[in-house]
Amino acid sequence: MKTSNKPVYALEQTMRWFGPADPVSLSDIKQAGCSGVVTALHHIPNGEVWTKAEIRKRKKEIEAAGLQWSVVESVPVHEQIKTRSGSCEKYISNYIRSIQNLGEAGINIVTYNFMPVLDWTRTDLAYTVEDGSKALRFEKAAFVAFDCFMLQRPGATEEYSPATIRRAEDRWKKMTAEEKQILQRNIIAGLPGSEESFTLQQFREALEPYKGIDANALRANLVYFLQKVIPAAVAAGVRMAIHPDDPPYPILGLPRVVSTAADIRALVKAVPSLSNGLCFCTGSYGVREDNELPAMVKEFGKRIHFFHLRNTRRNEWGDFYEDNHLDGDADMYAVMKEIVLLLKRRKQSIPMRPDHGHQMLDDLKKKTNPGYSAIGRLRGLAELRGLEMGTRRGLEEK
Ligand code: CS2
Ligand code: MN
Repeated sequence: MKTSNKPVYALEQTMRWFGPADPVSLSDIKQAGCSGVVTALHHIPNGEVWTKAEIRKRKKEIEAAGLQWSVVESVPVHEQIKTRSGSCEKYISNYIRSIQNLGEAGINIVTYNFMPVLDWTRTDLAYTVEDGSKALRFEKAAFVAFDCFMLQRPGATEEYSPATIRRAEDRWKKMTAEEKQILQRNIIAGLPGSEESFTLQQFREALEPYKGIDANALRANLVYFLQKVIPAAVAAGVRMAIHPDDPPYPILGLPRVVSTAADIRALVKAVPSLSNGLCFCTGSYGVREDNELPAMVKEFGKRIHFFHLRNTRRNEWGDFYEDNHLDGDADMYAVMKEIVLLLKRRKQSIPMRPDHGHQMLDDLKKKTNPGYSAIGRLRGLAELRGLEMGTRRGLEEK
């Protein structure tokens, strides 16, 4: 029984769909209880314009399954925009055209990230947790071993503490040749959604352009990009949502500028428009102990256009793995409470996805996109949906 006739502003439930080749179908996503999908035109090379025809075709396909294309994740930002070099201007104007074409098709939330070279990074894609399901993990010692002994990045060993190097050496010595290959592949061959894939040599070359770029320079390049793109997005009725760095700190000597509340404040100050918005990924921000997630939802709520909800658990060594959505270091109830209050304040629904999930049950026997199997995400979504309802009804009864 409904308690009132007032409209309910709720999280709009979505899942990511990697397009027609995704082993998880639109029908699966519909059955999980979603009303929308989050997707991208992954077949269009990074930097090229997303044409109206291609957008229309994908949109029709989604709508034929009884779903809507709620969010674009991602329109990738070309490396030459991040380094403000080469054909930067051409890539920015192509980006703007893609945004205009999306706006015209009525797709008005666009996620992107500004992480140099690599998108999200993990060392282990099949970490068995206590219940037997498999999770994604970032193991510091393995990552440092990759950096120092495999990539052999100049100066890398001086950037870590002697204790960290010792742990990495121990880890490296115990790895078989096959494990080393897997580690390399996990880190640089491209996780789902990242549009780049590298060999070791290509990767070394891709790091080169960042030699003179520190965090301030990267932030200036991001602001430059936003100053051009945001006014065009406003005109097109599109809200931009930047995804945080994952993990949320510098890696491989590369700068990071979307890791903390202070980072967000700097972006907002430079480009105050609400179209300069956030994809609030609790799994990425939550890796840092100093990111207070509920407080961040409150502070930045009016520019959060999309939520990624998932949890991570860290240890004293700087490792973390993706925990169940309601377990881990983030107090998901406290986050959800701020979200429900935000939806009421904004009188608006905001799309969310359970982001990743464990590989579990039948999916353990299937080939899945790491983090994006059906059942683990279904579990996460169902738990979050229940948490949201309970939180809202609890607040209303008070
Ligand atoms: C990842 C990324 O954590 C995540 O959501 O799955 O694919 C992320 O979506 C992109 O970096 C956003 O641009
Ligand atoms: Mn995310």
